[in-house]
Amino acid sequence: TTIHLLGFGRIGARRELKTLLEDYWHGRIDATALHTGSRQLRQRHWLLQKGAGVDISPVGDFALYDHVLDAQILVGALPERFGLNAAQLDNEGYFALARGTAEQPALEMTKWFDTNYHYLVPEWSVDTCFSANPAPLLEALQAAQGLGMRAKPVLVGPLTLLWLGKVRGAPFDRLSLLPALVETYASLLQALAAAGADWVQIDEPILALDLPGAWLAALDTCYRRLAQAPVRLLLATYFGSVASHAARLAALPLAGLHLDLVRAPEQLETFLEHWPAGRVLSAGVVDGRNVWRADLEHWLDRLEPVYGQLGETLWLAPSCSLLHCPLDVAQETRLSQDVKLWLAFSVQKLNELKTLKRGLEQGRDAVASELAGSRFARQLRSSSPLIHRPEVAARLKALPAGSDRRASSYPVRAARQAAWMKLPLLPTTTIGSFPQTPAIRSARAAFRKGELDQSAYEQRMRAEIETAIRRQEALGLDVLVHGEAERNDMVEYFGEQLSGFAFTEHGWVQSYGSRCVKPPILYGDVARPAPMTVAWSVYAQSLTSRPVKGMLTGPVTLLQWSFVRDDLPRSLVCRQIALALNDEVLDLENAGIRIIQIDEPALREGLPLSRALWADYLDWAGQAFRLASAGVDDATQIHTHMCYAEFGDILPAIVHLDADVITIETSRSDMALLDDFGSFAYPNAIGPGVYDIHSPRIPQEAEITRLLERALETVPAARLWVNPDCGLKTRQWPEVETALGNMVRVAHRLRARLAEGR
Ligand code: THG
Ligand code: ZN
Repeated sequence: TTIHLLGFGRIGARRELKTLLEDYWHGRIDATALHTGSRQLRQRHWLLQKGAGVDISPVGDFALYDHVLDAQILVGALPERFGLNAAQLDNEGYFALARGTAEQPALEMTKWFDTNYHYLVPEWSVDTCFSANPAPLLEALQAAQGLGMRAKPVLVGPLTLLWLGKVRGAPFDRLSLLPALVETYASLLQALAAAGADWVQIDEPILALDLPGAWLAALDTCYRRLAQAPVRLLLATYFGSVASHAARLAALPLAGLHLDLVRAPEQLETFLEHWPAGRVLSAGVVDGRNVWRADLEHWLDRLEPVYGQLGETLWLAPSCSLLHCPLDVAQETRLSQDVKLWLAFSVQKLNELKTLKRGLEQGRDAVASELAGSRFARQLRSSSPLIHRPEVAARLKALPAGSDRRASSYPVRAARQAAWMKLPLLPTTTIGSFPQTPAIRSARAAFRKGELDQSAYEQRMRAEIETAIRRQEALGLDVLVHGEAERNDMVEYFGEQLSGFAFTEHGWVQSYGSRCVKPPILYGDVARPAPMTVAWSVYAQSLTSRPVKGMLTGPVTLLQWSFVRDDLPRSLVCRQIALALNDEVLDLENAGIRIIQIDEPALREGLPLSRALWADYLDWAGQAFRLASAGVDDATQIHTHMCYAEFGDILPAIVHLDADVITIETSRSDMALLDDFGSFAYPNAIGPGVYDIHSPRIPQEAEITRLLERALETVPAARLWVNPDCGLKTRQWPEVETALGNMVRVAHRLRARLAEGR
């Protein structure tokens, strides 16, 4: 068999790519240094793969910023508004597309399927033209060939690229661009063949979605055409089952097909039934999306008969690109020895593939010690007392029916809340975080290194909280927040205080561009040993007579942004988190915090790719949110916040969360999102973001006024809140103060107008 990879992480063991990019953006290194440094990193990753027994390495996956942007460059289709030519793109142009300029906002970012990775969204219009620009890919191919590698160029497929883009300007069917795009891909393949490419991988992950018939029909014409190119095409699917397309895919003249057998193991049999002789079947058997060691004996059981049937045309691979997985568990020095033994990051996954390959080719005896190691680790994990907390299971079991309900309906609660809050019409608030200044970051770094003791650190954070409160009072905001100075990443922050989570030092995964996250590893039953946020919130409330919101991250988001144990259903793990959070909610309330916000920014992205699975997910996700927020007095106000979302699809589920107030990201869509809420008659209060915090631009009063006036067309004034569209931690204080000042002035003016009945 052959071991190959669909793609590899690019950020580097010590986030070298992040350092290079940020040094370049800040003028600390020049273009040559960025070029040299990033090529060295790419080369190091190739050599690592080769050393670990990978037979065919991917090339073209090492994007400086984003591989979907790179695909747009290869097909020469950059948005007209930048006035850039893909064939002559320098660093400045590349980063203008990725990060925006004074004149042009960047390409929009959105989540790559159900991952926490963001890609740059292509912009399609009726006038979009394509032109093959193979140079960047040829460079990568030649560099790999120069190292003596067997290299396989990787392309985002034409259907996926079209599907993921959004239409700008006059509406039209983006599928009408396909014929021209396919010819462009054909030229790319020609160029690759001429440069000595043998295999080319084309990714069509959209095949795991529910596609309209026209797109499926387009698959046939597209790949019949591309198969004429003088290369061998490996069509890669991942993140879900493509079994419903088995007949269609088998009928296409492809040289190979990759299946994600971790997410959708059952599709293997479907494909094997009619697998054409001589065609490669790539089995994605180690999990590219999670960090647990594979069950190697289980996979040998499954694969031995397949190897018997397919022989050398059975390939082995991770389920998807390793972009979504940290690099090397060997770098971790502080993980408990037990937990460390259960884990496989990218480097370890390559070893697992090598063991499977040897096991298939030479028999299990040849890999007896590797299999014993794998079995031993699994046994230790499943029997570990670290994982099982009987009291957690018992508590879940004993939950009475209706534990996820507030005592009264929203109108009753709203009246009780209004009675003590005495808020004006159009109350103003913010989402939760204020700027994470260099002073805050360095205090945290010093605390982590032991250079600052606990009490000195807490003193500094309290001083930051006091500054935040005073500034909000001066701005005239109605409902205040403590500003979250003490928090690093929200998921890390809560995970560190909950039992059942472990943390890595270097387990970074790229989120977008140079930005990374370090997802906690949720390995065991979840409980909250002690209050997590109460002292900070109580301190903040002690400084002011205005209400201060308590701030929590919701159960679905903690689940979605962690590496989650694979020995329990996600729904159950989510309920465990919800109960732990509910302990915190009740403690906050007891301590006098009467507005509590439970953020669920990841609710939408957790939605399964296949619609058939939506209802079940929304049911348990909603229940978990309600479990976390239940049990409080009617007079206690529960807020939630969501971002990055196209809510249209899931509005009924959002209503069922039954939060008293929801704040959402709407400013970039010019409040269009509110049309969904309006037509659905959303019954509770809403704070549609009135300005985009993702850009340093200061929103002017006129724009905010216009957006609020639009909002008032769909939301009754009595249920409308005024707030920015997301947290402010990535901004700087001067911008924040000016922007919020404008926002508050507009709210005051509209308030007066409404009071006069104008
Ligand atoms: N936390 C987690 N996942 C997320 C977000 C988050 N996914 C979606 C969205 N928010 C992604 N946005 C960001 C924004 C900033 C950063 C990461 C993801 C970021 N990271 C730091 C960096 O790369 O320098 C490192 C983290 C840190 O300093 O603590 O800035 O908020 N889990
Ligand atoms: Zn947000």
